[in-house]
Amino acid sequence: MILFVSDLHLAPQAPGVARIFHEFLGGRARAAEQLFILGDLFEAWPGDDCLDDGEEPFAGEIVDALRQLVSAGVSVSIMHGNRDFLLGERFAARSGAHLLPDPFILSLPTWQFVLSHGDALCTDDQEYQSFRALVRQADWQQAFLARPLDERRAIARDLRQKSEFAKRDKADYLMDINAGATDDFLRLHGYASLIHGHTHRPAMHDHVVDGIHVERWVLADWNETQGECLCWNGEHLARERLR
Ligand code: LP5
Ligand code: MN
Repeated sequence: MILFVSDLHLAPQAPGVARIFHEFLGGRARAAEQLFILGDLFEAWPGDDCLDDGEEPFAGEIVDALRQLVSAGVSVSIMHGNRDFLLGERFAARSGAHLLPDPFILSLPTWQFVLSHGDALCTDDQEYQSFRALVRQADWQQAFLARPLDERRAIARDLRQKSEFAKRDKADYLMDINAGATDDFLRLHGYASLIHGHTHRPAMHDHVVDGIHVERWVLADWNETQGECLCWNGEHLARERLR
């Protein structure tokens, strides 16, 4: 059995979500062979050196809980989201999780999936796509990570505020995937079933691309009282509520 989650946005200020995640890692997830986290595990990741912060153990506790799941024999894979695209090798080494490229083809004996965070498909949001193109550059990231941790945390807080403010003025369609870009994406990836997050609009969509039926599953974001995982049992996908 394989489980998929995304958009938990874990932060010390949201203890309810962390509690649901810790229970999930210690319980439901133990029965899985693989767990895929499709981005935005954290509310904001300022760099792996936040794991050294003795005064704020939150991130380290999450990473150690992932490590326990890995030690129990579950393979954990994680993809970058737009909030935690700076998760790096130190995070991977300490958690035991594999960092996946976006998109990632998951080829199983009975089915083919393509996994993505989903933000790259929101091509109508040109403001966001320019921002994304900038912060995904290796030299930009290197320069950003060279700044002191406190400064990076302050920039992340500021950007979160700016983002929430910008979203209030954005038309709804800007914050969803673009249909044409998604058709191209599905074509490029051999009409595999797409699983993604980011839009916080949980649903299963039927696409018809070049006459071929393709399913697109959108994962839910988590909140203080409820989480969600998608479960593949070898034959079909089903949503499971976590609380
Ligand atoms: O996250 P969500 O779903 O609320 O909104 C996203 C888009 N916003 C973002 C920004 C993040 O929320 C904040 C960054 C998290 C911290 C990262 C860690 C620290 C690294 C800091 C790197 C600078 O991704 C939002 C989309 C929405 O999804 C739907 O798809 O609309 O996009 C925006 O709001 C972006 C604005 O439109 C443009 C913001 C311009 C800011 C320019 C600053 C330039 C960078 C300078 C950095 C030093
Ligand atoms: Mn996202």
